[in-house]
Amino acid sequence: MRHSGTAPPEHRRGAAVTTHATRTDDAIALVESSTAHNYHPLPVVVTEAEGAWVTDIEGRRYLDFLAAYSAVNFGHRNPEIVAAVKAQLDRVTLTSRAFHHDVLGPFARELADLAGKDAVLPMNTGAEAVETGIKVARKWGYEVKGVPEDRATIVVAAGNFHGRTISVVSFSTDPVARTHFGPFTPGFTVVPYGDAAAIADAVDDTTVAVLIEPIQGEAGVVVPPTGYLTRVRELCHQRQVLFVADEIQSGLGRTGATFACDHDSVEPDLYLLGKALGGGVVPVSAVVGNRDVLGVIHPGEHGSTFGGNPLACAAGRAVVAMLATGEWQRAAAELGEHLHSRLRGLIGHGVVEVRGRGLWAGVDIDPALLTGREASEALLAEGVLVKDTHGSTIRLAPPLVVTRDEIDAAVDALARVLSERGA
Ligand code: IF1
Repeated sequence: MRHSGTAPPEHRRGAAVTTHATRTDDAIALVESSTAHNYHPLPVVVTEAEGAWVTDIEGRRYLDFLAAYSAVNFGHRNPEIVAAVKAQLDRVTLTSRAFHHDVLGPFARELADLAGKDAVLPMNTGAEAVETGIKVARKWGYEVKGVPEDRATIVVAAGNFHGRTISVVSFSTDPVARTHFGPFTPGFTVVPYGDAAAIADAVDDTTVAVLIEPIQGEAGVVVPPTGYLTRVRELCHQRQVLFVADEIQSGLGRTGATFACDHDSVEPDLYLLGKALGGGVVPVSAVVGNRDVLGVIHPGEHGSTFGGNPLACAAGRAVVAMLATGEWQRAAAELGEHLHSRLRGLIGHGVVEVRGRGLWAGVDIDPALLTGREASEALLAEGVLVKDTHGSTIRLAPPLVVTRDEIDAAVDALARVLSERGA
């Protein structure tokens, strides 16, 4: 059952300006001096978290409106997920797939049932699930559709984000994700997102799949036009092409449904899942489909050391059990209505556009007022954690345990930040 968020305690507003190095400064300096600089995090050092709240090294509390990019849908340290993982820690944590263990079967069956499919290929990260989906689609193309060897192509969308491996960034349209990482993997055709006719034009006899996000996350929480997913489903059926839906960020309750595709009653051939599938405790990802597709993979052809490990499966089972009731999805839909209603109220008051579905919103701030990074830093000082995507867009994606009061507190903070800058 859902766990309501903690009552909104008084949290002190952000750091005062100090001259001496603070514990935050020292902790950040240690990270900066000992790691590759592949991130530019906000200047906050989290030491504890529960539900929708995190606490930093100096005792300040923040509402987490990022939820680790939707990997913490069920709240930080969800009690049911933590209990399931703790119990498994006392039994067995890793066997590799060289042997069976007693948790993979139940996890895979329960996850497949949730998706209305009959088989699961378990992996660990989202990018691994995407790479697995690409390999399965290509092999299916050669062995079932009859595409000539090494000629398979996959149609993808501009503005996509599917991970950071070489093959995946090979079809990214974001120069920051690609520059100086070549040479790239061939076999991908990029078309505009939201344009089903462009997909129809791009599909040819070498096409084995269409790979898209049902809602584009990193692009700024972009919801495609009504009917787009339905049209993609239809043309994939007509042209014998697999519809592969990357639900790694949009899935598992975030949009107010189990999967974002559910809003359009569309069932893809393969679901790519990750992030919240591990409950915010362990990395868990999976490709979920039917055996007539996943059956093209035979022993020794694909896998990973940790894929489908007992600890991951224990976390995954707890997540699937929570989603099976539909309660979390209903809550996300209801609270999402409130979030979007409040955010729409800021349009014309420093907000230019609001996009999204359920408890997931992309908010375009007037660039004359703030960049996305500046807005994120200003909200940090107000006790709310968000992350910018590009330009002046911030995304809001709180854990689904968030309360109406906490949503109001976060949106009120955004309103203050904007009005203090003249909105
Ligand atoms: C980072 C972005 C979000 C994803 C979709 C696959 C993956 C992701 C739709 C790969 C991962 C993460 C990656 C993380 C930040 C975050 C992100 F900003 F990078 F683009 F959410 F929008 N498909 N998204 O969103 O999953 O391998 O990371 O488990 O790289 O900093 P992963």
